[in-house]
Amino acid sequence: MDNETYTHTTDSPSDVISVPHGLEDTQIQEWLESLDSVLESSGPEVAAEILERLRAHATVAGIDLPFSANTPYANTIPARLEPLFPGDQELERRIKSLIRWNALAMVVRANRVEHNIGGHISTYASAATLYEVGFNHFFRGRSEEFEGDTVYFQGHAAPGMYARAFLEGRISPQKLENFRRELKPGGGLSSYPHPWLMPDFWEYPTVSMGLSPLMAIYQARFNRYLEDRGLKPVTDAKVWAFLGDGETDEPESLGAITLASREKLDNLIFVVNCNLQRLDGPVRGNGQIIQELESAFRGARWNVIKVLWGSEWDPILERDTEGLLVKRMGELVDGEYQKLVVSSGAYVREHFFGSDPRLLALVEPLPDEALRRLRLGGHDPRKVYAAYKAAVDHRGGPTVILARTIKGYGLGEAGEGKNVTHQQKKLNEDELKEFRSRFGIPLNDNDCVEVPFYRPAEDSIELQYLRARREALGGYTPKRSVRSKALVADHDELFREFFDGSEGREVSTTMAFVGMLRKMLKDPEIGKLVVPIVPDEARTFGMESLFRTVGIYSSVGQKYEPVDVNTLLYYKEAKDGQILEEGITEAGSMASFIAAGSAYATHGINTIPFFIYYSMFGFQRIADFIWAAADMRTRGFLLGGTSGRTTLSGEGLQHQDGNSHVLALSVPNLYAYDPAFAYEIAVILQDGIRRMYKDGESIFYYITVMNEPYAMPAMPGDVKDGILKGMYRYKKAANPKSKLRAQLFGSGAILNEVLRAQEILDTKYGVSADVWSVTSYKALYNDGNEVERLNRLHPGDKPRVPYVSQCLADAPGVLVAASDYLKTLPNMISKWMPRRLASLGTDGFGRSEGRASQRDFFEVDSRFITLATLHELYSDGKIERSVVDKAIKELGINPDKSNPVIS
Ligand SMILES: Cc1ncc(C[n+]2csc(CCOP(=O)(O)OP(=O)(O)O)c2C)c(N)n1
Ligand SMILES: [Mg+2]
Repeated sequence: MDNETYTHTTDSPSDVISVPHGLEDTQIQEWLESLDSVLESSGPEVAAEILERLRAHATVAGIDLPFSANTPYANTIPARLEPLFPGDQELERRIKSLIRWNALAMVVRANRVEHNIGGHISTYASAATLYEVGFNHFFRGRSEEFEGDTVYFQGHAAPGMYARAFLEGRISPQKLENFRRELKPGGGLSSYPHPWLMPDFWEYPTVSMGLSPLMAIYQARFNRYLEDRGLKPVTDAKVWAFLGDGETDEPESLGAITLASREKLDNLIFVVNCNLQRLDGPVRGNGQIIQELESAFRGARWNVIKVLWGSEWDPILERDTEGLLVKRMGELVDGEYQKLVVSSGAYVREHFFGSDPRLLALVEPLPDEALRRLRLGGHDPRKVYAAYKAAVDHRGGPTVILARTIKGYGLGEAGEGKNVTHQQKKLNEDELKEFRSRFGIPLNDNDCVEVPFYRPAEDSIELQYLRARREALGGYTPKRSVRSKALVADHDELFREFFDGSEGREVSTTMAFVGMLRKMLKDPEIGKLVVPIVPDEARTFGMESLFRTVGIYSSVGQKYEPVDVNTLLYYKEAKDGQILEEGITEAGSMASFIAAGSAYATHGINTIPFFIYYSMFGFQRIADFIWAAADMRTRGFLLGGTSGRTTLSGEGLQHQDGNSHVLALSVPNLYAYDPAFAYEIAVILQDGIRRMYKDGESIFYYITVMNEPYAMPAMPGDVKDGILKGMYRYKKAANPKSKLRAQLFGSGAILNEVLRAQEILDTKYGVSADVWSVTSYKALYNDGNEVERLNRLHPGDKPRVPYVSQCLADAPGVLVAASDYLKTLPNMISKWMPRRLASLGTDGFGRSEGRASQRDFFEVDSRFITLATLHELYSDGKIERSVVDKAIKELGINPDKSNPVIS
């Protein structure tokens, strides 16, 4: 081996080129010709095999072939392998043009009526062909016989979906008129896909960019889970996700793509609309977003189909026997392309083909006009159809289609390919007329400038065709409906045992919950519907026994003997495993939660997800997914484990959660509970299952559970109503006649500190206190606000009384609340209390410490609760200051300690 010829040395970069002297063009030509002949005689598979062997041979010979996951800047499917386009192309073009017009009209009209109401024209303008080929040939509707395909529509393309539904007769002109003005009489249309706002239409919220690609991956995987567990029949239904190329910069967008290939999700298709632009300007002005995405997806073993060039390029490519054109195509950066594709033919000739006389010769016969009309692949239905067909037929893994388009296609001077196009909402008269003429909309000049909606006659061939296509594909889409049947049982038996307490045994609320989960998994009605979801925290929450009993879902079963096979609770993976063990991804787990919690609509199956995670890594990290879940009417239970700032000992400020219940306030249809005892959890779960799966309410739950063990008491009488409403008196004052009285409020594990304070106050200071368990500040807050507004709106009615006020109507004494969360929680309900409230909480950064030290640090332990109570009594003139002074000493409190909020 002669090293000199092709070995590189690091200190001499020019050697890297390492082209042996004397390599002639003819040598290359010979290799290319011999490959061509293999291709012709034996086909692409044999040719690929030879190349693969050559690569291996070269590696063994020490040739350093740089890794590249890229293919040339060309269509993946060559013209000769394109299938026949099965539709009526001309008719489909006309239908598409009408949709383009109406989509534009709804945005322009809305902004004429209300300046700055917004809306997007250019996103759909670039994606129209991508959607229309899907609507006419691929997206199957949901019907009794077939579950249908799932489509995540790009949020900003919503006007196009509305415009189509208008042609389909599914959306009235009035609704179209009220785009983005939903509160108008007769209703309107939501800006983006929001199932909360349009529950009969949209299925998946997509407009917070980056969420839907990740949700789509987990949806496709969940569909397989349902099949592998025998909960739904095996079908070839697909999950399509349409995204923007700019959107792929969101870390969530590509964050789970290896899961899709690992799980061989050939039921998943991504379509990335590569218009090379985002909101401000080019996605990669100085690079090539398509090549970047190709290498990322190919590296993750996806099937990548590039749809870059339209049919007009095919004859030119055919003339290019030397591969110069494809090479040239790969040379331009996106910033150059952005300009090129909206430039005149003469410009294209000079700046693109003009780089090499041989390229110029290729287009010599073509007039400038023909060069201007060279379409991009994403605007050519034949190319798009070929890509979709290949994607649908592909087996063994997911497919991504990278389709090149022009942002604002057809807008001409009004914004085609311009950096400002994303924000374009108004067109002047000339621009409107030009758009009308370009797409052949049958409106005269006078009518056109009024931008009316246009719908051809019911019996027009356009509408007949459109309807026939949808009929053949199983009905309209998007369309949302609840298809599951309500549960019937009330599950009294299931939960009753947890009302009895642990008979002195010390258990945590987490352990209590896991006990309930285990029981639910065995229930004849809901057992199979329960979907436990963990992000690599099952052991943290003592759930490892479930590994063995219900198994961890794996689409391939278990190909290895687990290292702990001889133990009772070995790590059992199974094809029909029930647990979704997602690994360390709260976002992915949440996406599974959403898929499982919306299966009642998507699949007509009442799966009940229980996603249990480190509470600090929930709302704080993936709040936007939780918001999307709420929008999507997802049902199920989020369990914030290891919760409570001072209850999780040792872990320090990143782990210790005193925030999530405050963050949970913001999600309107989420019920948030901070229970202290097992029976409280049982009551909440039972009622939650009833409300969501029997009564069909579009709500979900957040329940925090802790890891501090203590004896679980039996339910003290019938307090179910209070637990659900947010508070109930747990323990009455020992001496209600006492002159010194107090009402103490505690939540979660801090309730025990409150109970200890009750005892200290009674025995040491003669203060008799009632203790209340506050299970949900959020519920109390919502109730108080609702009562206030009803009273305000109906001043003539007998004033309603907030639940908090009802509870405390006859409760004497000072008021003190303590929780493991921010002080704002009790403070926000204090206005409905009969008197001033003293609040203790955990505002500030947690410490790596034990529980006792932290509760001292945050001033939420029984001593501080005692002190707060005494101080309130002193403020009311009920006791002397000396009592408080003495108590500070007796309780061992350092009055000069640092303020936890700022230290
Ligand atoms: C998480 C998030 N951040 C920002 C936005 C605001 N936004 C809406 S569209 C857009 C640009 C979209 O570009 P791209 O994904 O390329 O889609 P295109 O319209 O070009 O098809 C931005 C920044 C958003 N909707 N969501
Ligand atoms: Mg874009």
